[in-house]
Amino acid sequence: MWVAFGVVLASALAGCIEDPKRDILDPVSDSADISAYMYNLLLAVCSVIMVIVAAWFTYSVVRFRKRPDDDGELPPQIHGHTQLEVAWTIIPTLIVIAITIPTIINIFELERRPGEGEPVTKIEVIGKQWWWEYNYKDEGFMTANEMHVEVGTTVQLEMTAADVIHAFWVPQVTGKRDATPGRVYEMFFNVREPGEYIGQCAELCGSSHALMGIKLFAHPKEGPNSYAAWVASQKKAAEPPRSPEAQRGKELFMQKGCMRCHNISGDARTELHPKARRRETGPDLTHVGSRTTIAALTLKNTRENIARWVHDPQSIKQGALMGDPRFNTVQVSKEEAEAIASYLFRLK
Ligand code: HEC
Ligand SMILES: [Cu+2]
Repeated sequence: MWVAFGVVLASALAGCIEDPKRDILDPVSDSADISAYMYNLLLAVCSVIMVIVAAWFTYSVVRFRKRPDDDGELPPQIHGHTQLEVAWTIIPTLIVIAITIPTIINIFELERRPGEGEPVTKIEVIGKQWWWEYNYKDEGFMTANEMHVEVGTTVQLEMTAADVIHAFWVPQVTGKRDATPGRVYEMFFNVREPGEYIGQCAELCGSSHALMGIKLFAHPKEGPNSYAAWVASQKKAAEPPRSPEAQRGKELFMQKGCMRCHNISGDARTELHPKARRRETGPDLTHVGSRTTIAALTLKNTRENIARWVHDPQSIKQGALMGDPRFNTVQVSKEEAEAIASYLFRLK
């Protein structure tokens, strides 16, 4: 039993060490600072209580243990001891008040809207089985799973869902918040340090819930890796295919009807009309090659992995809405998938 416990504990700790980028105690945004502060505050208060109770308990057990000459009488009874009862009512009340006040202040702080005229990056977030759609409405493009923001600029997420309840959570950057069908919940944050932060859907949403990852890139304001440079690259139309293999991939893409569920802008034949968006509509692929992962962090983005995915998505992500016979029965052979991947992977 202890061995099993040890193994579980060791692997849990190893998980923490290998993956420091999911640590709520290493916050990189104003919003995550608040969560970490509340966590530390509660931990401190509870630790003090635990130490006092444990010390008192240990002392009592030792000091009042049964001795050989005990005559078996009960200790003095204190039922109805007014001073004691007042004390153990007031002390916990004070502790609860001490925790409640910063909690309420911080809830309002988390909900605080950016001031008038303050620059804001607005992103509509739509949770879908089993991936995240990001609509940069002001900029006029969409992307999936990998969110890009600018360091120092407040981000306003407008979150909803297309099917069931999901929850957006990037531990170093945001708290958890539900993405609920038919509702729009907002979340604000301002990242301090450039970097790459990992997140996860945090509300059990179906069979592939665990494969619904999030990556958040915080870009500096200036330089070749700036947020503005990323936005400019995403606003461009898709590159036309350059090789015969990629050209064939594009034709297959159209033949197989992939644009019923995917948009590739720049050519009317591969564009998805905004009104044609449905529950099973998949990620915008205009710049799919520029992502580091596909299928919500399930696979690294390589040409081979795109081909594997296109050939048989269900074997990679059980229940994915692509390759689901309810929506599409088109078969793509391995060889066809290779050609399609040559086309898609170059869409940087
Ligand atoms: C019925 C709708 C539907 C059809 C038809 C469809 N897909 Fe998809 N596709 C999806 C959905 C939904 C996802 C997201 C799956 C997930 O991550 O859970 C997806 C994901 C993808 C991805 C990964 C994108 C990313 O950024 O993660 C690629 C590439 C892709 N599809 C290519 C294709 C190709 C090529 C075809 C045509 C052979 C096709 N799809 C047909 C719904 C569809
Ligand atoms: Cu989910």
